[in-house]
Amino acid sequence: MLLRIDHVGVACTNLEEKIEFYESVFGLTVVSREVNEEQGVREAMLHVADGDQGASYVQLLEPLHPDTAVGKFLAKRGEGVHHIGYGVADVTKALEEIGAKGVRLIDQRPRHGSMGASIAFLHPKDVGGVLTELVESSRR
Ligand code: MC0
Repeated sequence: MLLRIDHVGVACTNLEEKIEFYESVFGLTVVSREVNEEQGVREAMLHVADGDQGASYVQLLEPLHPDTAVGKFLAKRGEGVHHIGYGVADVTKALEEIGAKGVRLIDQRPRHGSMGASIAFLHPKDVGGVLTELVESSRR
């Protein structure tokens, strides 16, 4: 069901500083920047690699307000890995299959994600403490 790691989401307090860090230390390149009001984030995707099943990225996330998912995460835990996004072929079908196994779905239906993807989150408490995102890329 999971095709690849689409991205690792990293929560940060200053997006521009963190982009500069990933560019200068790892030589990564920003391929997309978006503000997602619904998710309460300003974010950048940095390309890591291409594979048979699609590309993988680091996603840097800065909260738009303290009272957002990433804002609350930063207040509680500080900067660091916020979630893992896995590529799937069909996010609606994957949600159905995963939900049937008793995992709590944060999103019952896909929402709009970075770079035109359809995304949905699974509750971290049912995935061993890992906020998990399913990503159906618009690029394949
Ligand atoms: C919260 N918890 C986490 C967590 N966030 N555990 C692991 N990883 C995370 N990122 C834990 C808390 O420590 C707490 O555990 C419990 O979950 C409840 O957290 P809370 O602080 O009380 O917050 P809630 O319950 O209001 O919300 C948590 C929840 C929320 C995961 C449901 O953040 C959510 O709906 N996230 C999905 C949307 C999201 O994250 N959007 C931003 C990225 P304890 O043990 O202390 O009770 S948007 C994105 O990434 C898009 C743009 C894209 O990829 O394209």
